[in-house]
Amino acid sequence: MSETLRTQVGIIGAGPAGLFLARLLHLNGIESVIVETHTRQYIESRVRAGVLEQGTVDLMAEMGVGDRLKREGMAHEGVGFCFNRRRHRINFKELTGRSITVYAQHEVIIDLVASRLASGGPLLFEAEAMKLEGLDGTAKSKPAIHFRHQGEEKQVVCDFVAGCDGFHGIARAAVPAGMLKAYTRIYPFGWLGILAAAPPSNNELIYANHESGFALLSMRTPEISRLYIQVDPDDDIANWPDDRIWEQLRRRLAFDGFKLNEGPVLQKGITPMRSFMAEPMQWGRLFLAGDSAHIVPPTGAKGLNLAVADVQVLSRGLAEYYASRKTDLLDRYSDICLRHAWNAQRFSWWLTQLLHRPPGDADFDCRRQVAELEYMVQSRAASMAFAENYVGLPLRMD
Ligand code: RFL
Ligand code: PHB
Repeated sequence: MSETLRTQVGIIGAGPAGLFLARLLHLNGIESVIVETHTRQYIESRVRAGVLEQGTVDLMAEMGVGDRLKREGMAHEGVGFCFNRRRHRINFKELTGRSITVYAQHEVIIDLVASRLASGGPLLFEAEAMKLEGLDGTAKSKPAIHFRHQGEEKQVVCDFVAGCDGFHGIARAAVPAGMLKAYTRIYPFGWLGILAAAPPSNNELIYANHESGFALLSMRTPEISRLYIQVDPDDDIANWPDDRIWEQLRRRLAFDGFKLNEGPVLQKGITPMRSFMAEPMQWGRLFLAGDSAHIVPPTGAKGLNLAVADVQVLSRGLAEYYASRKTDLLDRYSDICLRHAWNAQRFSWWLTQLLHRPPGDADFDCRRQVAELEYMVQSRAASMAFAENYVGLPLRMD
């Protein structure tokens, strides 16, 4: 007989979506079990996002997991754009009253894993979900996650399954054929990202549009820079020795009075870029959240923040269900999240096409991009439109 765990909500994946959800449910008195295929060490060191919207920062504080973020996170009140060898600044704080915080995704994971384990909530590492069943929502079906852990087949029997297992997970694939519609856009460029032991060259992020391609200056700590350049998505990282990366960064981020700080490259890799949306985000007793339901290109820094928005809606819907057996909010989960996610998708697509060099003969587009960037930094209305999207539009639950 395989071991059976019983809980209210079975969560697949200990990324931002799964860990935020588990914490929010715990605060509402709802039990959950998380199964995560990787080790704790792996998820706590994987280099991913860096930018948290103020709503995400505020939520971490409300959830009682914001102390280190408050101490170590770097609040940014604006962002730079570099084009035609000049740098311009958009001031979020003045335009929107809000700001963003730079705090690495793996630090968020470290904080949430610690709080989960401290609260005694089950979080199984090296536990790979293999198969889901009983999801169709009929009275006779009981949802279950079958997983492999410590060489044994086990299962979590639950009321609901949260598919927080990222783009390559099994949850989305468990929805019967024809029940989901996917919307996809693949971009003809990728990001080569490095972590470097060099103090950030600027106190705020700088997004650059350059004839050699996009570049982004970001950071992780006062000692560590995070930098990206646009490359061919099929390029091999072996073609990019450190000197070549620095040469491109110096070229693309050049503007008067700026000097790029350089240092040893600690980590590097190439990520392809895609937009993806699966509709709806619910099937029966299965709810998809975060990257399992949608992927945005990283230019708008929205992916993690969208995962957090999804699970805020889901946790409220589940809280309503367990308090009153009402499913009003759960029934609207998909519509509420998709409206919010499509807007982030639109914004991320727009910023991506504005900043990246299209392949081939694209002289017209290059001039058009610069005209739009000029307009964005000169016009208060256009600066505002950028700023309010970048800091994060409110999550509407109506
Ligand atoms: P994750 O983080 O992929 O977590 C999914 C978890 O599920 C586990 N898993 C399974 N566990 C058990 N059984 C299975 N069968 C499983 N299959 C998968 C995985 O091991 C994993 O631990 O998804 P989640 O939680 O939805 O979170 C999404 C975010 O990670 C993602 O959107 C962001 O990283 C995107 N992103 C950014 N988002 C921002 O908000 N701000 C940013 O500044 C930002 N920058 C970025 C980014 C993503 C990037 N890359 C690498 C794609 C920069 C980059 C370069
Ligand atoms: C990052 O710091 O990793 C980062 C910042 C801004 C983005 C994407 C990634 O748009």
